[in-house]
Amino acid sequence: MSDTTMPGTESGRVSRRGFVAGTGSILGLGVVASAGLATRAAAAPGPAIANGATVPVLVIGTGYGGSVAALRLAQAGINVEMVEMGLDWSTLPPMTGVGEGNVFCRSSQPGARAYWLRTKSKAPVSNFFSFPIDSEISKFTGILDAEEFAGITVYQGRGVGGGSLVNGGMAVTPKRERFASILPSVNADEMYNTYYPRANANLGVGNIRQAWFDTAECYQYSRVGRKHAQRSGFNWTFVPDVYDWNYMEAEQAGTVKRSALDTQVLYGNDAGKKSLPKTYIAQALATGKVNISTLHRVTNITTATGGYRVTIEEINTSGDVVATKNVTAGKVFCAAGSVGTSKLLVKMKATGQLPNLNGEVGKGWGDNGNVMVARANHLWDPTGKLQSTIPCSGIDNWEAGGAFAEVTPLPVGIETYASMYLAVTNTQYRAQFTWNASTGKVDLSWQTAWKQDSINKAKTIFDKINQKEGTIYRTDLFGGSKQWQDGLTYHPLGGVVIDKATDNYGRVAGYTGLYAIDASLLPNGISCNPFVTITALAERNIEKIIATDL
Ligand code: FAE
Repeated sequence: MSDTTMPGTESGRVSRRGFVAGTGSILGLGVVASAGLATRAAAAPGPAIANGATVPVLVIGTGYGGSVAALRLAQAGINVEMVEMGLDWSTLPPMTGVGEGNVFCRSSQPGARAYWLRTKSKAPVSNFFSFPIDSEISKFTGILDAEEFAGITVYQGRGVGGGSLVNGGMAVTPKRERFASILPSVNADEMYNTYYPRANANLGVGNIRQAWFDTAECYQYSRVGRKHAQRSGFNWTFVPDVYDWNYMEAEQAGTVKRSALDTQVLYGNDAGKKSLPKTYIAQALATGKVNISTLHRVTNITTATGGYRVTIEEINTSGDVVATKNVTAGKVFCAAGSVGTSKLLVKMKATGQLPNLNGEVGKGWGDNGNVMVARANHLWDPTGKLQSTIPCSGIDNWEAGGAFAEVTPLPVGIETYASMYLAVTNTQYRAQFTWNASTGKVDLSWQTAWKQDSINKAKTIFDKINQKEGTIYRTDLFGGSKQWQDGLTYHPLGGVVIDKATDNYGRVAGYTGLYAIDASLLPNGISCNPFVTITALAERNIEKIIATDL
């Protein structure tokens, strides 16, 4: 199929029928995605923002921070334009060929829709029984970005809903006694009495039914995790999630279409997960005051009469720029995620477009201490060939050893005898984003060697369990004979840190009407998974901003 004869493409928009044909070819036959396939998602909510437009408020990014900001601003009567570099996945038809009938790829079968503009998959578990499992894919504006910096790969969600599209939905409110070290300059009473409850309610956080957990085939891996943790004297705990637990039970019973039990998570979920497009974004769009321009990527922000001039590149699904737009916004909310917001503001300061940004911009970036590991169980300890992709438990050794570890699945459809974990650790290492004028890109100073600190903290749990159980670490999953996946993070935090690069509510220092409202604000590790805290902080900050600035 040639790049220019894709059927169904009309005036820069793609019809539903044409897109089915196109993606079927992309995924099934490995044909390179067409440059002219689509300039924006069909039936995105409202028209794309026009070149030369003047808007009261522009929100950059549609993840947790951006969605909270949009909803609350709209409820306050303000028209909001959101700009999102990824697709509106709700408008994509199911795939044909591999993954037939699903909108999203299974974790076990990544295709073009799985990755953001890559030609080869880059799975966090890169090997199985030592065989490399990454495969060639067509370049497409897919859902998961494996963004590579010199010392670390940062995984992020792309599309309307940001990280909520690809994450495990683990919705953890940090223990209150830890809050003072997480966000020292934020009032804990307000957070725990008002904003955490508000965030949890709006995100649709729920708990697994414990009686069901005790028998469900798909959580055998978690029960093995519990047994091993408790036999070594660790505090094993259930973890809430935004997955619909009733739906999960129905998946196990075989009465509904399977998603979590069909290996879906990393590249999106067709059902069950209450991602942001079903919660905050649905509410925001229902106000009639929010418009989202998809496949639109902000590249510049500078001051202008009436606020800010924002430059936006419109891209197609191959990542080519098809238009460049300039719009004027009275107020700008940066919600492009820790990496996206940091990169944007670092570039604006270094290139003189926002020269009054202070020297803290780009500093204080952390990985939430993420490392992954797997243990090889004995043959009498199978973890199950049917595994839910949604973790529901963790091992808490934060106070004693500086580590909290999710008991995670390895959903490959066969018995692996592996117990997998993603650890969040209390590492103090922080990196800095800097502008590289010779490449025209933003670099990050993270060093892979710093992960040894996280490994040491995670080992306070797993060395002890291995010793008790007489088991060993798996060495066949991360390439070479590595025991630890120490080259990634799922939880980027910081870069535009609260009370350093901004004031106590995310107002960016040096500029009026410019805000950061996402994970870039967070100064420290969270001691758990971060999106509930990102959401709660955004709720707190936007309430103050609406009351005082608008
Ligand atoms: P985020 O959700 O990343 O949204 C930023 C949005 O901005 C994205 O949609 C981008 O495409 C868009 N964007 C970026 N740059 C631009 C630009 N220049 N112009 C226009 N748009 C742009 O930000 N956290 C948990 O709490 N529990 C979990 O179970 C969990 N599991 C995870 C699993 C995976 C595989 C991953 C990748 C993350 C996981 N996380 C989890 C982390 C969580 O998703 C993340 O902390 C939040 O999504 C960050 O929220 P933000 O609002 O900061």
